[in-house]
Amino acid sequence: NSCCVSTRDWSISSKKRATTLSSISTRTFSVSYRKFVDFALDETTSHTHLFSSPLQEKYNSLEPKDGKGEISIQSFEAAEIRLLRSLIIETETMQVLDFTVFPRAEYDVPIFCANFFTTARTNIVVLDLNPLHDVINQRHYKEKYFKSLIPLGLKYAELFPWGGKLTSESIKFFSPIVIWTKFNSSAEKYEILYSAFKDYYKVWLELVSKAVKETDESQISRNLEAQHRYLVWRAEKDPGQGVLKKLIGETLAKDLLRGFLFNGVDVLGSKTFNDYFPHYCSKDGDLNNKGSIIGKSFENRPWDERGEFLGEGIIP
Ligand code: BLA
Repeated sequence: NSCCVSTRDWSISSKKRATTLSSISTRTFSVSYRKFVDFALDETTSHTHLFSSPLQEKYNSLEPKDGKGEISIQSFEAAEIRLLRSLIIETETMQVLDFTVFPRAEYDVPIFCANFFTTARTNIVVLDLNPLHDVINQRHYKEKYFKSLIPLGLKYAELFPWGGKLTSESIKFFSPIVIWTKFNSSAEKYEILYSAFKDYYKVWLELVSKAVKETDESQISRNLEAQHRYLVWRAEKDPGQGVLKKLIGETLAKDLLRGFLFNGVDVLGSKTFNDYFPHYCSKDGDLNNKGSIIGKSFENRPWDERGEFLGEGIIP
């Protein structure tokens, strides 16, 4: 049944596919993250009016260096949304989704974040409503957005076990309902991930719809700086950088990171990576190139079932 063996069938190359016919029956589904993005765009359109972003044209024609596979980008703006952007990579060996929505600085709502990296065997997943402000020490902000979402987080924490140690600084960009997980590829997991994506996106849209537009200038500046800090972190430390460089070359990858994925990093603020993350600065003043200077930590989920943070040693 040819309809069951798509070219994206867990990225098995045609050669391998021919030699592993016996295992094909267990892999009769294909992974594509396109339906995730389609869902999000439909759902967003039912809440607000989306305008195409000027970035769309600039980054439309990216393709893998070796000509194998496809890179698709989409980008929009809306009254409450500074930038909604999506990157999908589909090659013979991987499927990637990097879907993030940045609200405008007049709103302190979280940043929607879905990062999925899939190969024939494994999946690396981050799905979260990344808090704009500190949810470890600022109880008020945590309760404002996350208190009512803890049951949703618990439901998926059971379905998607904690992915193990991660770059220590990242935990500060995550919320108590973060889904950080790794799993072996399977049709069942893929469908659960789709449900999680839909549920998280719907609740995020609710937050945006109900959010009150801030008019206080100092609060808007605080929101803006928090967004800039987030962009600076991700543009510098995104674990997908290596993959992107291999795929499209170093120059284009850097441009994609700073100009598209984390657009705003060069204009929304003037602070540098060292300003925001001074502990990264090595003795001679160079930016430390390691993933993290304080290493990886949080072997287990550092949030309890009430959404209280259990970790220690967090850099302020
Ligand atoms: C790994 N991706 C990871 C890890 C995290 C994230 C936490 C585990 C390694 C680590 O702790 O650094 C994701 N980290 C995030 C996110 C935030 C963060 C979303 O701080 C937000 C604040 N991942 C992608 C894309 C690709 C990708 C676009 O999002 C590829 C193009 C790949 N992620 C990828 C790969 C790994 C990874 C290959 C494993 C490599 C590694 O562990 O460094």
